[in-house]
Amino acid sequence: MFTTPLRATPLRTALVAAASLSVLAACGGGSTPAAGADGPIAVEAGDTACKVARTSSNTGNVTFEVSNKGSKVTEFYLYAEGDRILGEVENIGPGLTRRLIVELTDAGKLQTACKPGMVGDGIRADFTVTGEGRKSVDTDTKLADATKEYQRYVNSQADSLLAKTTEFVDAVKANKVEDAKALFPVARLYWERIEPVAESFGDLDPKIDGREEVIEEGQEFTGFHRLEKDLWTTGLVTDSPAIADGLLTNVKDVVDKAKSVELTPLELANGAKDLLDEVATGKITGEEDRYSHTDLWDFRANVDGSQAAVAALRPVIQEKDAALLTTLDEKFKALDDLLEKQRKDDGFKLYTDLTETEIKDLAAAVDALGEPISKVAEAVAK
Ligand SMILES: [Cu+2]
Repeated sequence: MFTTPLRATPLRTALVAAASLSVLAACGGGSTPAAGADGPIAVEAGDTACKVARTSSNTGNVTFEVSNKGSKVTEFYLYAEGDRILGEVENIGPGLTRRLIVELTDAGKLQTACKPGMVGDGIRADFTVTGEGRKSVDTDTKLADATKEYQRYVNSQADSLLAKTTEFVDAVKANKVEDAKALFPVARLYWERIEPVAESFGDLDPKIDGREEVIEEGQEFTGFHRLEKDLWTTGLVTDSPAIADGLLTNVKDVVDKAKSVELTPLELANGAKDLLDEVATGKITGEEDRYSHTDLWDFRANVDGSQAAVAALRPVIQEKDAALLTTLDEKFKALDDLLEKQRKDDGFKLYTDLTETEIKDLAAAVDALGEPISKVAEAVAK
């Protein structure tokens, strides 16, 4: 997902509000100031300022405690070179505080950014990491195994993403509209499963997965959703083949990067949460795939990806917070059960065929996972 804030309809607003309840419950005042000898780094995010209490840190786990003091919904990002996202917290409403725990493995120059209104490059500042390079995976075999297992998952999904996107692009270019329509949600499954990894590389995400609102940010509307619009609303147009070529080029790039990146265990934990946030903000509202209404494929894929990260971290969570693991299993099962009811033929019901009650029930099941999933990072950082 790549989004700018949308003009909310009343139904969307109600559902988003329901879906963010657990985020509310999970914020601020957590009991364990996880990791970092110096305690959390306070970030005051305003509408025009982004005050980071400390602008440097040693290597190791670092917690940012981001308080939205402004009037707009905001986000906080930590960037490495080339705008690779090391960590992010999205959708922080006015007055709310949320935490981001990241592992800084190497000394170097990073950047922090607040994005009031969730648009643009944000209010940036340098952040320096000093000290010896160190990785938790070097000393903890459980953590090392977790990242290796998840990396295998990312690699296999990335391979399938490339294969299915190639088929989709070929169908578009051959003007095989029905084939292309059938392949669209399938190719996207692989993207959505590894979305936090895939979208962490510079500006590839808006090019591949941006929605029409990117135009308001002065960008071209390209990628999956532009072709979705062509296929479902206008029919293929003169530049559809060129857009398809561009999509494949960008997907190849993202696949190479995703397969070579070295993830930290906290990136797995944060990713598991980001994927459910994606569901809560994009899929439950039916806005991700607004022309095709194939949102439930993306929904399923985001949940799959989140479950894969939790599965990889399972022995770690078991050791550090066994009760949390039980809760996660329970809530994931409840969500699975609801989602599986919506299967139809080889895929899922269209979003537009869901009843309001079904949408509300799904939203509630996602919401119930919000708090436990946000605790995974703290457990891993313990
Ligand atoms: Cu997406």
